[in-house]
Amino acid sequence: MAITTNFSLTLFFFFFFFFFFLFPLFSNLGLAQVEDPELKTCKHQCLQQHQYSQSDQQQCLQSCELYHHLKQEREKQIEEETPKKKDHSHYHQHQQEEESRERQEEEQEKQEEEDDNPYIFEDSDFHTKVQTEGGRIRVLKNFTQNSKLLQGIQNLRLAILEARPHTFVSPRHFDSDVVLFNMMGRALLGLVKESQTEKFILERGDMMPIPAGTPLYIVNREEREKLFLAMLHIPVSTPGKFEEFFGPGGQDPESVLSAFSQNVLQAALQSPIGKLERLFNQQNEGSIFKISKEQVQALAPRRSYWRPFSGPSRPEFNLFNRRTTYSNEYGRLTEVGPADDKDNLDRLNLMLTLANISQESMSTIHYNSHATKIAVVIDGRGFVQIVCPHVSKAKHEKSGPSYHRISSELKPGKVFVVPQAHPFVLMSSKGQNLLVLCFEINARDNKKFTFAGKDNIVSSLDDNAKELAFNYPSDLVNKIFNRKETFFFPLESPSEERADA
Ligand SMILES: *[C@@H]1O[C@H](CO)[C@@H](O)[C@H](O)[C@H]1NC(C)=O
Ligand SMILES: *[C@@H]1O[C@H](CO)[C@@H](O)[C@H](O)[C@H]1NC(C)=O
Ligand SMILES: [Cu+2]
Repeated sequence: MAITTNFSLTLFFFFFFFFFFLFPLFSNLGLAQVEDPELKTCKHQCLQQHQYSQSDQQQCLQSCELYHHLKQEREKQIEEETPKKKDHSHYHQHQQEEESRERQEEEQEKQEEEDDNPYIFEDSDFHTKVQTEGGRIRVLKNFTQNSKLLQGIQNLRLAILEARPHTFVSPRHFDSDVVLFNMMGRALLGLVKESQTEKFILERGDMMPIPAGTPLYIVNREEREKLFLAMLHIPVSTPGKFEEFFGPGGQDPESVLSAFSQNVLQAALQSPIGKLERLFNQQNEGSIFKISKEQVQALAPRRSYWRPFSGPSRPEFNLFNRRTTYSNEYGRLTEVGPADDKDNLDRLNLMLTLANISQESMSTIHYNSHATKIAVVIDGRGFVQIVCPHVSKAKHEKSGPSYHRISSELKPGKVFVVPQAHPFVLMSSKGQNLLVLCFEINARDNKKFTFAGKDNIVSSLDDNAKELAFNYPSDLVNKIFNRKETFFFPLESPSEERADA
């Protein structure tokens, strides 16, 4: 079979792919923290493949070692690169001053990050709600735990589901509406409807709304790749809290049924108690567990001659394939909101956006008129700056507020919130595109206003008002604010000439 003949090539390719593209994401989402589970898991998986011959197994084990070695090399390299950048020697006095100023700023920014900061969330701001051998569900602490500033979204909770290869996330329902987004991997989603289960194949970038109370199960169909789903919970009756309810289950997960009294169960299910006890004693695998390749295949939706509608249904939409709102060589913005999806996003008053910023580029400085943004970094690295009058500690004598800059480094798994009307900017580092998924809450009537680029609000302000507001000639102001690019720019300083002009 092709599997065996191309075995080594496929394996080699896989490890390279895994190493260069996926590993950085895994490690940053907090999966590769303890000793080195990757190597252990890798070897374990080699030994578990019953169809492998002994030499296949040997090769598999060797590939694990190779991958592990490359990973260590890469980590070393990263460590070495980081300080190098800073030591980069410049000879001009001017530039040295510039650098030390920048370093001071960087340090200051670090400090700011550590101060109690209601908008930036670290790994430690998640708590692990479920952890089994098969995967885990991490839930971000409520948005008002640190500060009251985010009361506008206090009802919402963000959860990240991670499932290991070939696992089953057993059937449950939530007391919240859920907006599910596939950040990485390939999943099968089963939604239990009145008379049958509707199955969806979820590719990366797919979004699925799940109405509260709908029983669902999830399968990670991939043999090797982990599955990462972002789940935005919108609780129905317990603001800021959501719960899971397992129907089918046993001891672990515990079935809700087993909490009913014996006479109720016997009467409802028309079975003697001995039989019922046996049934509810069986399941002890936990709520996310490993299943076999055959079991994964058996769960797959299949078109059959007899039941023409039994094939997979289409998810609501794929954010990665949607037409962009803005696009140039520095980045792309994709938006799907209430106007595009009357049934779900309009009802939830929610917009999903994807910012895909090319390396060493930036978004314009902008703000949302109505929407508060909950952002999750999917890929790449970069920085965010948010400017806020609420957390400013400065006391001063001016007639308006003073603003405080909140900055943070971005890496996969990082979550940040940009409150409505607060100006912010996203920047990407060298190396790869920065991909940021955003749930924009209160999206109806929302507009994005920009401070730089085509059609920015300063350029659009009438000249007389502009002159009064800046106390500076309007043509000089216009010269500064006019530029032809829209929304995404290269992250570069101007040449001296333009700066001095
Ligand atoms: C958020 O958490 C804080 C502290 O645990 C709690 O006092 C508050 O009631 C919670 N808010 C919501 C909406 O659950
Ligand atoms: C991000 O943009 C790049 C082009 O700069 C494109 O190749 C890539 O497919 C985009 N990624 C997504 C997820 O849309
Ligand atoms: Cu603020």
